[in-house]
Amino acid sequence: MDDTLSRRSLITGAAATAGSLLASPSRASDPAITEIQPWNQELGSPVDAAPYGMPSQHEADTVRRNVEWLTADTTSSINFTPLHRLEGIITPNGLCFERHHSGVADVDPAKHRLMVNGLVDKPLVFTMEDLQRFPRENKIYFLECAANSGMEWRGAQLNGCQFTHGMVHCVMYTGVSLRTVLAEAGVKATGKWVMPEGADAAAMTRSIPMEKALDDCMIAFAMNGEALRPEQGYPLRLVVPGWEGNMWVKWLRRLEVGDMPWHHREETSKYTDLMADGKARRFTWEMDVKSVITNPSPQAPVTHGKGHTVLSGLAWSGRGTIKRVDVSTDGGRNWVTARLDGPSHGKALHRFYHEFDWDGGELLLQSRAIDSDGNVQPTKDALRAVRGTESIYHNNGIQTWHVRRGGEVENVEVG
Ligand SMILES: Nc1nc2c(c(=O)[nH]1)N[C@H]1C(S)=C(S)[C@@H](COP(=O)(O)O)O[C@H]1N2
Ligand SMILES: [Mo]
Repeated sequence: MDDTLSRRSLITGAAATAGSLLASPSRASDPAITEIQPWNQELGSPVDAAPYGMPSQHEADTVRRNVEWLTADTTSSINFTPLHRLEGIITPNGLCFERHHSGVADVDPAKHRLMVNGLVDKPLVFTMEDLQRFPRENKIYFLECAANSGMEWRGAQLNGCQFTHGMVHCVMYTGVSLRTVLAEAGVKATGKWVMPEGADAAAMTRSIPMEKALDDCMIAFAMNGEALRPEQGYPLRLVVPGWEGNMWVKWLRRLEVGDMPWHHREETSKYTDLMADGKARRFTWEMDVKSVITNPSPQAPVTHGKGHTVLSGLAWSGRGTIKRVDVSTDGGRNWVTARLDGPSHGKALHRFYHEFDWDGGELLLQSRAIDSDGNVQPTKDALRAVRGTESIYHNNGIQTWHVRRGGEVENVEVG
């Protein structure tokens, strides 16, 4: 059954009936149209009321949220992007999820330095002003925490795409390529790894292979046109496109070039994928092809009743662009190709839509993304068959939302 309501049938259908399919003629007596509203009679607020603007008071639900039981305290913790309230592919700065190991560092940019040392010809120390004299680039990338959807490995758990998939954000970064900064110091032939270090109390350190460092990594000082937010690493963060979030060191203060990674010297247990046989997958840095339907979803039920319905969602891959997204309304038995809309950047979020005529019956909504590398998003069962259920990281399985007759939506699993 093809439940797609095409643009053509929508237009001819509308012409055949008295009015629009989407608006009711009975609204002519709606007080919202017959009564003059207060905002139509009173002066509004002046231009100096909000030197830094905030969203409408009616959008108070569009906020980051945390899950209380997830972490012992809210300093070394995480909150989630409200994906169900967002449009397009860009995450507004104030809504980007946050993950900190030791809270948000409050760094004075005038006293912030970036040191490049280790296996380099000349160790260098840059001020923020120095860095801003290198040629700049602007790139749109998603950042996904490797633990995104991690609570769903053993079964459907959290009721909302904000919580199941909200450890992802996508912004335009402005900064300098890491290649440029490393070239300034001169990497020695023995330098095979770059080890970024943060200026927060966690002094977060990660290890990045030189090949990736010289490929598309950036040292960013701005996001979506303004300075980085403190939560996102103000005044400087590393951008590691397509790779797991923990490598994107915030409050970046040092890049040490070495011949072996930190995790050969320190702990090896973190950021590995524990499998059923007790072995762990390591160096699983690239984020796999993934998608989620953001609307309808548990926090965004269908409230308009049956008829024309807009399904919307996000897809992304750490290996390139999104070539296609399929959508199912019957739990994966039948699939239709969704409509991708908006810009398609490699290693960035992509927006998809599926307009359909809801008959008011129960639905099992799923989306399946395919990237430019040919990777197909797997079902959760297919993923578990290979990786078991002991892992926290890299869960890119297909999400199912159960739409009930009343329009409420629930996180479920099928088959
Ligand atoms: N210095 C520092 N960098 C850090 C972290 C941190 O705690 N300290 N957390 C990492 C983790 S695990 C993730 S997922 C991302 C989160 O980036 P965001 O807070 O901008 O969403 O930052 C990474 N960079
Ligand atoms: Mo993370």
